[in-house]
Amino acid sequence: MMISDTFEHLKSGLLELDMETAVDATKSIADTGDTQAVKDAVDTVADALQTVGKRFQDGEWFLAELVYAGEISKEIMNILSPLMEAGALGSAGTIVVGTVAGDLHDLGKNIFMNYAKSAGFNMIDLGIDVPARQFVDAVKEHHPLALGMSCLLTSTDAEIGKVVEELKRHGLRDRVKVIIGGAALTEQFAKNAGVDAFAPDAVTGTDIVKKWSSP
Ligand code: B12
Repeated sequence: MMISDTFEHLKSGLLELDMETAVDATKSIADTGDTQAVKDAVDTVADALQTVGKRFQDGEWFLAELVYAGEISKEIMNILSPLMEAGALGSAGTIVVGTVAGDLHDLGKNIFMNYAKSAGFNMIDLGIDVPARQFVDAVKEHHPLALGMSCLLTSTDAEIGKVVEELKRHGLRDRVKVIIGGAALTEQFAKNAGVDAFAPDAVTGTDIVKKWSSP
């Protein structure tokens, strides 16, 4: 089978909610041992998830389908992530990442983590529904180059400002760059909240942290 067919199977597996096809295709890609193929596979997943999001917005898909698409993409990422880490692990610096309190969305955050990992960053994942205090504690503990926050709900976007205030209160704001991403946020929001950058997608986010890592 051609490698291009395998990418097609990866994509159709996700979009047709066929776990077996998606996982088999991912394993075939992983077995090539080709780092570029692994990166392309992550791109394919990111692309397919944008389609998933659109289907949900258009009312074509419902919550159950969304959740399952999320589970399939997690399985795929579980296969791909270790291969991406095999690169220059941690050499570019440490980044702490989490989804803000009240928000349980993590697919986008995980994709950013995978991209940044593949660019050589040491990623520390605080998970979802992370209170401001925990972000601050993690900055204290790990001395990261950057703190990344994901937020997809307008009802939780005030958490970003809260974290920035907490960092200031602990004298940490000048010691860490802050980058945010997720559907609820914009460039303008980022300016108002006092963070260093907004990333509309994982690729842009990774480019930004790379610049911070080697100015
Ligand atoms: C999948 C999904 C879910 C899944 C989440 C599964 C999971 N494990 O994440 C489930 C079904 C659980 C879910 C639940 C809910 N959801 Co929802 N969900 C979505 C959906 C369709 C896609 C999100 C997604 O994963 N997209 C794909 C990823 C790849 O894109 P992304 O997250 O934007 O990430 C990219 C960039 O933003 C960026 N990025 C993201 N984070 C970060 C962080 C950093 C540091 C960086 C650098 C970059 C970065 O990089 C990513 C890759 O390029 C969106 C629609 C949308 N347009 O976003 C709604 C959406 C976010 N959900 C919404 C809602 C309302 C809910 C619920 C309240 C629904 C309900 N009634 O129960 C609950 C809330 C639960 C909670 N407390 O969090 C609304 C939010 C509306 C609003 N304005 O607040 C949206 C916008 C749908 C809509 N149009 O109504 N949801």
